[in-house]
Amino acid sequence: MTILRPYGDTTGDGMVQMSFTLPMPHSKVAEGAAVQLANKMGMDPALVVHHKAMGPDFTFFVVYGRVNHLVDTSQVKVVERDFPLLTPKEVNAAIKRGLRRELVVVGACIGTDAHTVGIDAILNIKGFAGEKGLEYYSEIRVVNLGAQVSVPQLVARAQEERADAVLVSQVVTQREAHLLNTKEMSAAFREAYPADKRPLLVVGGPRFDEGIAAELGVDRVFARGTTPGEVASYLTDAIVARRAARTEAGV
Ligand code: B12
Repeated sequence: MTILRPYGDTTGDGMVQMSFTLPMPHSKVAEGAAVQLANKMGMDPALVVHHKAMGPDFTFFVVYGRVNHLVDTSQVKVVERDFPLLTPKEVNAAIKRGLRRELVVVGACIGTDAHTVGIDAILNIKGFAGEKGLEYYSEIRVVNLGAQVSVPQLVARAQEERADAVLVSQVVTQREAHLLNTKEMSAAFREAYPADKRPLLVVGGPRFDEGIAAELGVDRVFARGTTPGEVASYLTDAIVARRAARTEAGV
């Protein structure tokens, strides 16, 4: 079945829950305003099930109610994983066989962004979600530049280290900073490198849409919940496996 309705109490009843904050002190009027917003968003009836003053001037709401919208799963567009998931052993073996040298990864949070937990989750040996980070892989050399790295610094270091891949994290999304910084970064790499020598550009962060890699000028976007094993597998596929395929085809 491709047409679905959300489910709350009974199958297909259309019940959903959403939360938001209104910039007004908590009051009966504020609760009414929350219901009005929910109604305008197509939720009818809408019930305020939680409200809490957030300081003197803001109120947080959780609203529960029914929507009439249908979901057509045949029209959903997502980026499916198009590379095989490998174990660290398989990644190391593929790099050894295919590159005959270490694969070099340079990582950083760029712009004013100081949220390093995400990139560290991917790069640091301690890893994320039970998987070890890329530092654990014997055939991957990781240069983690940390927080608030400028684009010129990143390009210079990538050149110095002869990076195969550059991994950039962007967590702050205020005023689309993550999109603007990523576009600036990809443009700088395109300017600094001949097309066939440019490192693979990978960006990640919790609020990225994985479908906008081309628009951002990068090779791949990873979103929330990404694990180091997925990134190592992607890098192996993109750099090692595709290079081997090109050599075989004589291009
Ligand atoms: C910890 C934290 C901080 C710490 C950061 C410490 C550090 N060393 O990183 C401190 C206290 C410094 C901080 C500061 C600020 N923070 Co803060 N912070 C958070 C918090 C609570 C958790 C973020 C986190 O660590 N997540 C855990 C990691 C593992 O998840 P992740 O980053 O999503 O990473 C995963 C994926 O996204 C992906 N990934 C991420 N990067 C990359 C990169 C690559 C290459 C790949 C492949 C994958 C990948 O893989 C990771 C593992 O799955 C969030 C709220 C939240 N609950 O998310 C706010 C939050 C991110 N912070 C926020 C804000 C506003 C700020 C400040 C501006 C606050 C202020 N007014 O000063 C400052 C900005 C500082 C700066 N210059 O950047 C906002 C951002 C809002 C927005 N939309 O932009 C948030 C969402 C809180 C909020 N709701 O308001 N913050």
